[in-house]
Amino acid sequence: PSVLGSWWQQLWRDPNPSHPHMGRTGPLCLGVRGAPVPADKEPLDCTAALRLELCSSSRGLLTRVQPAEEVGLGATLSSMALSFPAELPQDCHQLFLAGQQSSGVFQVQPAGSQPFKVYCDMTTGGWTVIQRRTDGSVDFDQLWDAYKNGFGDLRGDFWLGLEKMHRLIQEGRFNLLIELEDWEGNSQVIQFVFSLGGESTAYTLSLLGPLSGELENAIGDFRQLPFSTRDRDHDLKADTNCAKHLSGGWWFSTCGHANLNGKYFRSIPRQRHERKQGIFWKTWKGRYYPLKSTTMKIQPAALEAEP
Ligand SMILES: [Ca+2]
Repeated sequence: PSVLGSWWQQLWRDPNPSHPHMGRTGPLCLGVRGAPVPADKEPLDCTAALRLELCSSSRGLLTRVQPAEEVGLGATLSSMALSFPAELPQDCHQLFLAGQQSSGVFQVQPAGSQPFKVYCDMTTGGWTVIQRRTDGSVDFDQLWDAYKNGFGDLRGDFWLGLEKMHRLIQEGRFNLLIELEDWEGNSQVIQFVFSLGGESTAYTLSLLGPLSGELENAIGDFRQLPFSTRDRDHDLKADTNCAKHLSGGWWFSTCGHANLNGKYFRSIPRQRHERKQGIFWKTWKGRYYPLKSTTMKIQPAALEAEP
């Protein structure tokens, strides 16, 4: 199902040492119909062909595709090539360990789950991005099912979806890295170890380890928080529906600590009721400062971080 064709699939699925290309590393040219250009004729500048870089890893073969400019398929090919392996990576961290060093959209398949696409941030070592806000182009004021299944554009603003997050995390211990940016060019980073329950727990986020980073953690005051949306109130404030009172879905405690899924504002709204609805992290810029951008990403926590 791709220009790479069956030759490539076969090589991947049958990593047989007797295969002529197995054990080979370095550049290889692939004709546009997906068959390898015979080695004795291989022009290594790969005009009108795809230049594949093969490298072996413990899990089989990996490739980085460097398409010739003439083919013009570069943007889609880097992820297509990696969607072929018989065994997909479970998350971005595994993909990074297997040699993938460029950020982008990749297919992953956690154990026991269907494959799905994620955005991998490889700049500091294999993070699966679960949320990103940069420009307000996506409406985050959504109901439970949307927060469960995810929405937005993986290359832009999006929410990956609670069910996919849970499948990635399963019963594991993960680092959650939150990056915040204000409108004056300052940024802040919060990182902590957590786990995430399934839908039967309303995707309860449990804080597992000590806090790191400069910031007092606004989520961490509560150790365990279920997820809430306007149509599913699991927050800790009995007389108020925090999601309705604010905006979007979040692990709300008593409404006032943080909400990275609030409405996107470019300046502090004049209307009093609107001011509460923005994207905020109280312990950094305060309750009514609408943040410019946020990113949330996860990675398995190192075993040595066990308490
Ligand atoms: Ca409530």
